[in-house]
Amino acid sequence: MTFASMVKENSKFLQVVKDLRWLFPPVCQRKDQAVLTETERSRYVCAFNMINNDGTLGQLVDVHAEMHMQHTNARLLPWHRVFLYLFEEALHNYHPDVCVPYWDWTRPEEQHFPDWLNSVLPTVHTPTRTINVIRAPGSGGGLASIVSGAPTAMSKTNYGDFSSIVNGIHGSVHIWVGGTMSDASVSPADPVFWLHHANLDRLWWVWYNSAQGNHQNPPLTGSDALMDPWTYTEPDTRSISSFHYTYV
Ligand SMILES: [Cu+2]
Repeated sequence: MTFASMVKENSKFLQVVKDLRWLFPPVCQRKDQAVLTETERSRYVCAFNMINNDGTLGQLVDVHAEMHMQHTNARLLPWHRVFLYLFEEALHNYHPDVCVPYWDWTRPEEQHFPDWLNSVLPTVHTPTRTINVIRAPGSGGGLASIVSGAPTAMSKTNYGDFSSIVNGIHGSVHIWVGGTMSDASVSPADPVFWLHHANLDRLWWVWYNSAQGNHQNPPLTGSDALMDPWTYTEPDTRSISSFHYTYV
């Protein structure tokens, strides 16, 4: 008897196997957008369109438009870590194999708008609005100059210094992409928003695990440590393994 046939014959055991995915969710491998295969690209776009059609994306866009003190301060990275996770989980409702790609604009090869998203300009319906995604990316040289501070950020030995440089790069890249991305009340409607934020989240993870970062956490206390409107707290965001993803 093979293991497979044994599992099939034992319905009680089969139930356990089915539950394993729930008990031990597979780790999502977030990849550099530049190395995605054609299939991986189209599956990301497909999953994005599915959660746009079912209204989940619109709800996330509206949450981002609300005031949660999630920008220009030490909450930027932990708040958006949760935000990305909720987006990725929503994608998994349709495509369990799709993970948020990251746009590594620190690499000269990627200092331009990701071509495969050029023609992906969705219309997103939020509970309150309709957003037609537009953009107007700047020049490669402009992007290179915006991100030139990244190595300095990575060399910082305290979270505040690291985070404030990253915050500046974050906003400047939003404006460099232009259009929808340059307005925080609508920016997550652009599929590239998630690739941009995944890269910020990745840089934070790299820094955190580096000698300089030395596993320092954001200095957040009290209500600042609550990632509202969710119940996640800053300590919940410290390890990406608790959110079932990794960067490759
Ligand atoms: Cu944001």
